[in-house]
Amino acid sequence: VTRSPYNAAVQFVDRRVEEGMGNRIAFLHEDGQTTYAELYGAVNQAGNLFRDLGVQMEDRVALLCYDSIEFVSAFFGAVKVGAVPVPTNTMLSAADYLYILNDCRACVAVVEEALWPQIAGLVNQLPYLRCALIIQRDDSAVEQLSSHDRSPCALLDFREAVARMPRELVPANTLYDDMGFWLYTSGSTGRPKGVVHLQHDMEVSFRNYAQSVLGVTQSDRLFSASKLFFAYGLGNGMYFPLGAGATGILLRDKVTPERVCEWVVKYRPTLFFGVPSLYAAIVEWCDRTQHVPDFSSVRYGVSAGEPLPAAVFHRFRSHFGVEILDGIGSTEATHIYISNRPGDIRPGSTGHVVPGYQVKIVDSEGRDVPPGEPGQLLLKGDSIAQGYWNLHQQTCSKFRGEWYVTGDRYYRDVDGYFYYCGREDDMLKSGGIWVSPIEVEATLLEHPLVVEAAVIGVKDAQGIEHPVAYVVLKDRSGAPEQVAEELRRHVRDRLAHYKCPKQFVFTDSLPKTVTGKIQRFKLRETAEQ
Ligand code: 3SK
Repeated sequence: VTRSPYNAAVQFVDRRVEEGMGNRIAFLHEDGQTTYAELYGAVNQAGNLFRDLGVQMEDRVALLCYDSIEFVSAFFGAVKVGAVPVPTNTMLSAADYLYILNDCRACVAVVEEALWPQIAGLVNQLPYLRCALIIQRDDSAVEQLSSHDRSPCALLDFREAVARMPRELVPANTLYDDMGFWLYTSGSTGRPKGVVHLQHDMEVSFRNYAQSVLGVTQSDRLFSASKLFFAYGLGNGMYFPLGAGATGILLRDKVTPERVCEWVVKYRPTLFFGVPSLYAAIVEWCDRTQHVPDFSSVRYGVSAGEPLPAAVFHRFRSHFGVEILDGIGSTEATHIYISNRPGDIRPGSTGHVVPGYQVKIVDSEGRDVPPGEPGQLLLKGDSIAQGYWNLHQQTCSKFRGEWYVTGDRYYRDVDGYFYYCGREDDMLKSGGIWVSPIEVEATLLEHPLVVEAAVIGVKDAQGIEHPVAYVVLKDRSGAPEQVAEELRRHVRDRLAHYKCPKQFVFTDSLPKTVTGKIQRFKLRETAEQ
C-alpha cells in the first residue's frame, strides 16, 4: 500500500462528489454554507493558484487562517498539488511566526488580514517566503501593504486570486506515504517542533476514531470549539465531517461559552468537541447567567487536550443531559488513540485503546508494568507522524521504531480502563512519594467552589517538595484562609494525607496553551522566583 498512488484531497473531497454527495452541505459557517460540489471547486481553485505561483511538490504552504472555507480550501488545495500545508496557530507572537515560517521554509503563506500586520513587519527576515495571500475580510489591508512594502514577498488578495482559477485540477502523483501536512506542537518548553505527517494519516485517524468510536455518519453535524490549526480541531472540524460526508460547523470567531452555546442552539450539532476548561466554563457561565441553552441535538460531547475531571463530566451531564467522551490524543498521533465509548463511559478514566492502535505501559527500564501501576505510555499505530522536522535527536528519542513515546504517565486498571497520571515531567513528590497532579486537581474540582485547579510541586526552605494548588474559585468573597482550610479538609477526606496541598493560591485564571492544556511549568517558574 505504501507505494500506491494516494492523495488525501482526493480521498476527503473528490470522493464525496464522485459518490453523488455534491449537493450535500459540507460546511456551515459565518458566510453561509458550502456544498461538497462548491468545496470541490474551491479546493481546485486554491490548488491551481498554488501551481500558478510556482509551488512545487513538498513545498510548504503556511496557513495563518481562522476556521473558515478559506482554511479548508487552501489546506486541501495544497495537498492536491502535492505541497504541504502547515496550519499555524492564529494566536502566536511575531517572534513565534518568524521562527515557524523560517523553520518550515514556507514559500507561500495564506494569511488572515487581521494577522498580516504581525507578519508584514517580518518579511525582510523571511528569505523563503515569496508570496503572501491575504484573506481580506474587509477592504483595507492589501492595498495599504502593497503601496508601502518593498520586500521581495508578493502580496495578493487570496479570494480574488482564487476566483480567477479553473475549478478542475489534476492531482499530483502523490503516494500513500508521501508527506501530507505538518503541524507545530508547542510542547511544554522550548521551541515549537514541526510534526511531519503523511498523506494517509488523516484517513487512518478518521477510520480508527471517528468511524469506530464516534460512529460518525452522513447525518451528523460536527461542531468543534477547538480550532482547525490544532490537531484535535483539524480532525473534529474538517476531515471527520468530510470523511463521512457529514456537515462541519466552522466558527471563525473567538470561542467563548456564550458564543459556543449560541451556535449549538442555532446550528444543532450532533457531536460537540471541546476541552475540559471549556466544558467547565460553559457550566459556570450557565450558572452565572441562570440560562440553560438547548443541547438536545448533541448525541455526545467529546473532550481531549487535558483529562476531563469526573466532576466536570457530572456537572455537564446534569446541566445539559449530554455525556462527554473523554479521550487522549496528540499532535504526533494525529488524533485520539485512547477513549471512552458511547455506552461505556467511566468518568475520570480515559477509557480503552481505540481500535487500530496498540499501547504499552512501561517502567523506566522499558518493562511492562502490571495493572494498577503507573508507567510511561508507548503507542503504536499507522497515524503516527514520521518525526520532527530537522530535529534528529528529538525524533530519535520520541519515535523509537514502531513505538512512539508519548511522555504521558498512565495506569490501566484490572478491567482495562486507562487512567491518566500526568505528563512525565508534571509528576511531583510529596514525602518522597510520587503524586499525580491530576488526581489532586480532580478531587479539588469536586468541591462546588472550585472552577479550575492546577497542582504543582514546590520545594520548601529545606528543599523538600510539597503539593501547592492554584485554584480559580467560583466566588472569591470568602476569607482566603477559611476557603483554604475548607479545601484542605475536602482533599484530606478523600485522598491520602501526603497528597493534600500544603498551600493554596487563589487566582483569576490558570496559564494554558491555546489548546487548553494547563501549563504547570509556568506555575513552577513563578513559584521558583
Ligand atoms: O491533546 C489531545 O488529547 C489531542 C487530541 C487529539 C488530537 C490532538 C491532541 C493534542
